[in-house]
Amino acid sequence: MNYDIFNGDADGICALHMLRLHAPASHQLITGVKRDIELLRKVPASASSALLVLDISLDTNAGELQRLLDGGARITWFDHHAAGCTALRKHSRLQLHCDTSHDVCTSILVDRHLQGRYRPWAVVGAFGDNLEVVAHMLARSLALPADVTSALQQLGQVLNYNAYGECISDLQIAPSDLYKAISLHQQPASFLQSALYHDLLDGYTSDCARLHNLQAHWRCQGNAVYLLPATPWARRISGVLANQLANSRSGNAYAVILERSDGDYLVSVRSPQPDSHSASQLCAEFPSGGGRKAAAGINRLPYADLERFIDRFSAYFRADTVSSHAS
Ligand SMILES: [Mn+2]
Repeated sequence: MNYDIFNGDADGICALHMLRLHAPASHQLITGVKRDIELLRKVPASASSALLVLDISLDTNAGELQRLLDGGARITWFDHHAAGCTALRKHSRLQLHCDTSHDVCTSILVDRHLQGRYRPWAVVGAFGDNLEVVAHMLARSLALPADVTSALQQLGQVLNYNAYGECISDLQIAPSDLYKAISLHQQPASFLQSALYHDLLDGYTSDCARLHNLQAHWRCQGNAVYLLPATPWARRISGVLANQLANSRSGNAYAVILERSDGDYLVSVRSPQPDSHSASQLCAEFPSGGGRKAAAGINRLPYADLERFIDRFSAYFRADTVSSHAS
Protein backbone atom coordinates (compact mmCIF):
# COMPACT_ATOMS: atom_id res chain seq x y z
CA MET A 1 0.00 0.00 0.00
CA ASN A 2 1.22 3.51 -0.81
CA TYR A 3 0.47 6.62 1.20
CA ASP A 4 0.26 10.39 0.73
CA ILE A 5 0.79 11.89 4.17
CA PHE A 6 0.27 15.64 4.49
CA ASN A 7 -0.54 18.43 6.86
CA GLY A 8 -4.23 19.32 6.47
CA ASP A 9 -3.56 23.04 5.96
CA ALA A 10 -3.24 25.07 2.75
CA ASP A 11 0.48 24.41 2.43
CA GLY A 12 0.17 20.65 2.82
CA ILE A 13 -2.82 20.37 0.51
CA CYS A 14 -1.32 22.58 -2.23
CA ALA A 15 2.02 20.77 -2.06
CA LEU A 16 0.31 17.40 -2.53
CA HIS A 17 -1.92 18.73 -5.29
CA MET A 18 1.06 20.01 -7.30
CA LEU A 19 2.95 16.72 -6.93
CA ARG A 20 -0.11 14.68 -7.91
CA LEU A 21 -0.87 16.93 -10.89
CA HIS A 22 2.69 16.14 -11.96
CA ALA A 23 2.65 12.42 -11.14
CA PRO A 24 -0.94 11.21 -10.73
CA ALA A 25 -1.45 8.27 -8.37
CA SER A 26 -4.24 7.26 -6.07
CA HIS A 27 -2.54 6.68 -2.77
CA GLN A 28 -4.20 6.29 0.59
CA LEU A 29 -4.47 9.73 2.22
CA ILE A 30 -3.29 10.33 5.78
CA THR A 31 -3.88 13.79 7.19
CA GLY A 32 -5.55 15.61 10.05
CA VAL A 33 -6.11 18.96 11.71
CA LYS A 34 -3.22 21.41 11.54
CA ARG A 35 -1.67 20.39 14.86
CA ASP A 36 -2.03 16.69 14.17
CA ILE A 37 1.49 16.21 12.86
CA GLU A 38 2.47 12.84 14.28
CA LEU A 39 1.03 11.32 11.16
CA LEU A 40 3.61 8.62 10.42
CA ARG A 41 2.38 6.50 13.32
CA LYS A 42 -0.82 5.97 11.35
CA VAL A 43 1.12 4.09 8.65
CA PRO A 44 1.30 0.31 9.08
CA ALA A 45 4.69 -1.25 8.29
CA SER A 46 4.91 -2.89 4.89
CA ALA A 47 8.02 -3.63 2.92
CA SER A 48 6.56 -2.45 -0.35
CA SER A 49 5.23 0.90 0.86
CA ALA A 50 6.02 4.13 -0.94
CA LEU A 51 5.35 7.20 1.17
CA LEU A 52 5.10 10.83 0.15
CA VAL A 53 5.29 13.04 3.26
CA LEU A 54 4.51 16.75 3.12
CA ASP A 55 4.65 19.65 5.54
CA ILE A 56 5.17 17.77 8.80
CA SER A 57 8.29 17.86 10.95
CA LEU A 58 10.88 15.14 10.48
CA ASP A 59 11.95 15.50 14.10
CA THR A 60 8.43 14.95 15.43
CA ASN A 61 8.15 11.76 13.39
CA ALA A 62 11.74 10.52 13.69
CA GLY A 63 10.94 7.34 15.63
CA GLU A 64 8.17 6.33 13.25
CA LEU A 65 10.34 7.22 10.25
CA GLN A 66 13.01 4.84 11.54
CA ARG A 67 10.39 2.10 11.97
CA LEU A 68 9.12 2.52 8.41
CA LEU A 69 12.59 2.70 6.87
CA ASP A 70 13.57 -0.45 8.80
CA GLY A 71 10.45 -2.06 7.36
CA GLY A 72 11.66 -1.32 3.82
CA ALA A 73 9.53 1.71 2.93
CA ARG A 74 10.69 4.21 0.30
CA ILE A 75 9.98 7.74 1.45
CA THR A 76 9.97 11.14 -0.25
CA TRP A 77 9.68 14.03 2.16
CA PHE A 78 9.21 17.77 1.58
CA ASP A 79 9.12 20.05 4.61
CA HIS A 80 10.23 23.33 6.19
CA HIS A 81 9.90 22.52 9.91
CA ALA A 82 12.67 21.56 12.32
CA ALA A 83 14.73 18.63 11.07
CA GLY A 84 17.72 18.21 13.33
CA CYS A 85 17.85 14.42 13.44
CA THR A 86 20.80 13.93 11.14
CA ALA A 87 21.11 10.18 11.68
CA LEU A 88 18.25 9.37 9.32
CA ARG A 89 18.87 12.04 6.71
CA LYS A 90 21.33 9.99 4.66
CA HIS A 91 19.25 6.83 4.50
CA SER A 92 19.28 5.46 0.96
CA ARG A 93 15.49 5.04 0.83
CA LEU A 94 14.74 8.54 2.15
CA GLN A 95 14.64 11.35 -0.39
CA LEU A 96 14.57 14.50 1.69
CA HIS A 97 13.76 18.01 0.46
CA CYS A 98 14.07 20.01 3.62
CA ASP A 99 14.74 23.73 4.07
CA THR A 100 13.99 25.48 7.36
CA SER A 101 14.58 29.06 6.09
CA HIS A 102 11.81 31.31 7.36
CA ASP A 103 10.88 32.47 3.85
CA VAL A 104 9.99 29.06 2.43
CA CYS A 105 7.10 26.69 2.91
CA THR A 106 6.52 23.17 1.63
CA SER A 107 4.59 24.38 -1.43
CA ILE A 108 7.57 26.56 -2.38
CA LEU A 109 9.93 23.59 -2.02
CA VAL A 110 7.63 21.57 -4.28
CA ASP A 111 7.39 24.50 -6.72
CA ARG A 112 11.21 24.55 -6.94
CA HIS A 113 11.27 20.78 -7.44
CA LEU A 114 8.72 21.04 -10.27
CA GLN A 115 10.38 24.16 -11.70
CA GLY A 116 7.32 26.33 -11.27
CA ARG A 117 5.03 24.16 -13.37
CA TYR A 118 1.99 24.52 -11.09
CA ARG A 119 3.03 27.78 -9.47
CA PRO A 120 -0.45 29.29 -8.89
CA TRP A 121 -0.95 26.55 -6.27
CA ALA A 122 2.40 27.42 -4.68
CA VAL A 123 1.16 31.02 -4.40
CA VAL A 124 -1.94 29.71 -2.60
CA GLY A 125 0.15 27.52 -0.27
CA ALA A 126 2.56 30.37 0.55
CA PHE A 127 -0.30 32.76 1.33
CA GLY A 128 -1.81 30.01 3.47
CA ASP A 129 1.40 29.77 5.52
CA ASN A 130 1.29 33.57 5.85
CA LEU A 131 4.44 34.11 3.75
CA GLU A 132 2.99 37.24 2.19
CA VAL A 133 6.16 38.74 0.74
CA VAL A 134 7.30 35.53 -0.95
CA ALA A 135 3.78 34.75 -2.15
CA HIS A 136 3.56 38.16 -3.82
CA MET A 137 6.98 37.59 -5.43
CA LEU A 138 5.80 34.26 -6.84
CA ALA A 139 2.60 35.90 -8.08
CA ARG A 140 4.62 38.63 -9.81
CA SER A 141 6.77 35.99 -11.50
CA LEU A 142 3.52 34.78 -13.12
CA ALA A 143 2.51 38.36 -14.00
CA LEU A 144 -0.82 37.80 -12.25
CA PRO A 145 -3.18 40.79 -12.16
CA ALA A 146 -3.73 42.23 -8.68
CA ASP A 147 -7.31 40.92 -8.40
CA VAL A 148 -6.20 37.38 -9.25
CA THR A 149 -3.42 37.56 -6.66
CA SER A 150 -5.95 38.77 -4.08
CA ALA A 151 -8.25 35.86 -4.88
CA LEU A 152 -5.34 33.40 -4.44
CA GLN A 153 -4.46 35.09 -1.17
CA GLN A 154 -7.97 34.66 0.13
CA LEU A 155 -8.02 31.05 -1.05
CA GLY A 156 -4.78 30.37 0.84
CA GLN A 157 -6.16 32.00 3.96
CA VAL A 158 -9.45 30.11 3.76
CA LEU A 159 -7.77 26.73 3.19
CA ASN A 160 -5.43 27.45 6.09
CA TYR A 161 -8.38 28.49 8.27
CA ASN A 162 -10.11 25.20 7.58
CA ALA A 163 -7.26 23.22 9.19
CA TYR A 164 -7.65 24.72 12.66
CA GLY A 165 -9.53 22.74 15.27
CA GLU A 166 -9.02 20.19 18.03
CA CYS A 167 -10.52 17.46 15.92
CA ILE A 168 -11.91 17.00 12.43
CA SER A 169 -15.48 17.65 13.61
CA ASP A 170 -14.49 21.24 14.51
CA LEU A 171 -13.62 21.91 10.84
CA GLN A 172 -15.94 22.98 8.03
CA ILE A 173 -14.65 20.09 5.92
CA ALA A 174 -12.24 17.22 6.59
CA PRO A 175 -8.84 18.02 5.04
CA SER A 176 -8.79 14.76 3.07
CA ASP A 177 -12.18 15.66 1.50
CA LEU A 178 -10.96 19.18 0.80
CA TYR A 179 -7.89 17.81 -0.94
CA LYS A 180 -10.04 15.44 -3.02
CA ALA A 181 -12.26 18.35 -4.08
CA ILE A 182 -9.27 20.51 -4.99
CA SER A 183 -7.60 17.65 -6.84
CA LEU A 184 -10.32 17.90 -9.51
CA HIS A 185 -9.12 21.39 -10.48
CA GLN A 186 -6.02 22.02 -12.57
CA GLN A 187 -6.14 25.75 -11.74
CA PRO A 188 -7.10 27.58 -8.53
CA ALA A 189 -9.35 29.87 -10.60
CA SER A 190 -11.59 26.90 -11.35
CA PHE A 191 -11.78 25.75 -7.71
CA LEU A 192 -12.68 29.34 -6.72
CA GLN A 193 -15.91 28.93 -8.72
CA SER A 194 -16.97 25.76 -6.91
CA ALA A 195 -19.92 25.57 -4.52
CA LEU A 196 -17.69 23.95 -1.93
CA TYR A 197 -15.37 26.95 -1.90
CA HIS A 198 -18.29 29.35 -1.57
CA ASP A 199 -19.56 27.40 1.46
CA LEU A 200 -16.10 27.42 2.99
CA LEU A 201 -15.77 31.16 2.40
CA ASP A 202 -19.17 31.76 4.07
CA GLY A 203 -18.04 29.87 7.15
CA TYR A 204 -14.76 31.78 7.23
CA THR A 205 -16.52 35.13 6.94
CA SER A 206 -18.98 34.42 9.73
CA ASP A 207 -16.23 33.12 12.05
CA CYS A 208 -14.10 36.22 11.28
CA ALA A 209 -17.00 38.49 12.21
CA ARG A 210 -16.81 37.17 15.79
CA LEU A 211 -13.33 38.67 16.15
CA HIS A 212 -14.43 42.28 15.65
CA ASN A 213 -15.03 43.04 19.32
CA LEU A 214 -12.21 40.98 20.75
CA GLN A 215 -9.98 42.82 23.25
CA ALA A 216 -6.46 41.84 24.34
CA HIS A 217 -6.26 39.90 27.63
CA TRP A 218 -2.81 41.39 28.34
CA ARG A 219 -0.80 44.12 26.65
CA CYS A 220 2.61 45.68 27.35
CA GLN A 221 4.85 47.80 25.10
CA GLY A 222 2.60 46.92 22.19
CA ASN A 223 3.07 43.18 22.66
CA ALA A 224 -0.23 41.48 23.36
CA VAL A 225 -1.87 38.25 24.44
CA TYR A 226 -5.39 37.30 23.29
CA LEU A 227 -7.54 34.66 24.98
CA LEU A 228 -10.16 32.69 23.08
CA PRO A 229 -12.89 30.55 24.67
CA ALA A 230 -13.34 26.77 24.40
CA THR A 231 -15.79 26.82 21.48
CA PRO A 232 -15.55 25.31 17.99
CA TRP A 233 -15.63 28.75 16.28
CA ALA A 234 -12.73 29.95 18.44
CA ARG A 235 -10.76 26.79 17.65
CA ARG A 236 -11.36 27.40 13.93
CA ILE A 237 -10.47 31.09 13.96
CA SER A 238 -7.43 31.08 16.29
CA GLY A 239 -4.92 30.71 13.45
CA VAL A 240 -6.58 33.46 11.41
CA LEU A 241 -6.37 35.80 14.39
CA ALA A 242 -2.68 34.99 14.97
CA ASN A 243 -1.86 35.65 11.32
CA GLN A 244 -3.92 38.87 11.20
CA LEU A 245 -2.01 40.15 14.21
CA ALA A 246 1.33 39.17 12.65
CA ASN A 247 0.34 40.85 9.38
CA SER A 248 -0.37 44.14 11.10
CA ARG A 249 3.41 44.69 10.85
CA SER A 250 3.31 46.63 14.07
CA GLY A 251 6.71 45.28 15.12
CA ASN A 252 5.02 43.68 18.12
CA ALA A 253 4.88 40.10 19.34
CA TYR A 254 1.55 38.34 19.79
CA ALA A 255 0.25 35.25 21.52
CA VAL A 256 -3.17 33.79 20.87
CA ILE A 257 -4.16 31.46 23.69
CA LEU A 258 -7.06 29.15 23.12
CA GLU A 259 -8.82 27.39 25.97
CA ARG A 260 -8.83 23.70 25.16
CA SER A 261 -11.96 21.66 25.75
CA ASP A 262 -10.11 19.83 28.57
CA GLY A 263 -9.30 23.06 30.43
CA ASP A 264 -5.64 23.45 29.43
CA TYR A 265 -4.49 25.94 26.78
CA LEU A 266 -3.23 25.83 23.22
CA VAL A 267 -0.83 28.67 22.44
CA SER A 268 0.21 30.32 19.15
CA VAL A 269 3.06 32.82 19.15
CA ARG A 270 4.06 35.22 16.36
CA SER A 271 7.45 36.93 16.53
CA PRO A 272 8.19 40.24 14.78
CA GLN A 273 11.94 39.42 14.85
CA PRO A 274 12.21 35.75 13.88
CA ASP A 275 15.99 35.68 13.72
CA SER A 276 16.86 37.40 16.99
CA HIS A 277 13.74 36.43 18.99
CA SER A 278 12.41 33.25 17.45
CA ALA A 279 8.92 32.18 18.45
CA SER A 280 10.00 28.53 18.38
CA GLN A 281 12.73 29.12 20.97
CA LEU A 282 10.26 30.64 23.41
CA CYS A 283 7.73 27.88 22.84
CA ALA A 284 10.39 25.16 23.19
CA GLU A 285 10.89 26.29 26.81
CA PHE A 286 7.54 24.62 27.50
CA PRO A 287 6.75 20.90 27.10
CA SER A 288 4.92 20.28 23.78
CA GLY A 289 6.18 23.61 22.41
CA GLY A 290 7.86 24.13 19.03
CA GLY A 291 7.39 25.37 15.48
CA ARG A 292 9.11 27.89 13.25
CA LYS A 293 11.06 31.07 13.94
CA ALA A 294 8.23 33.42 12.99
CA ALA A 295 5.31 31.27 14.05
CA ALA A 296 5.34 28.65 16.78
CA GLY A 297 3.09 27.17 19.43
CA ILE A 298 2.57 25.10 22.55
CA ASN A 299 0.13 22.27 22.09
CA ARG A 300 -0.75 21.95 25.75
CA LEU A 301 -0.05 24.65 28.30
CA PRO A 302 -1.38 23.47 31.69
CA TYR A 303 -4.19 25.63 33.08
CA ALA A 304 -2.04 26.60 36.07
CA ASP A 305 0.81 27.86 33.84
CA LEU A 306 -1.01 30.69 32.06
CA GLU A 307 0.52 33.48 34.14
CA ARG A 308 3.96 31.87 33.93
CA PHE A 309 3.68 31.80 30.14
CA ILE A 310 2.60 35.44 29.98
CA ASP A 311 5.53 36.42 32.23
CA ARG A 312 7.98 34.57 29.96
CA PHE A 313 6.36 36.01 26.82
CA SER A 314 6.61 39.49 28.30
CA ALA A 315 10.27 39.12 29.28
CA TYR A 316 11.29 37.35 26.07
CA PHE A 317 9.90 40.01 23.74
CA ARG A 318 10.62 43.06 25.91
CA ALA A 319 12.64 45.42 23.73
CA ASP A 320 16.32 45.23 24.73
CA THR A 321 16.64 48.99 24.89
CA VAL A 322 13.55 49.27 27.04
CA SER A 323 14.70 46.53 29.39
CA SER A 324 18.11 48.19 29.87
CA HIS A 325 16.38 51.47 30.75
CA ALA A 326 14.10 49.64 33.11
CA SER A 327 16.87 47.82 34.95
MN1 LIG B 1 3.80 24.70 5.98
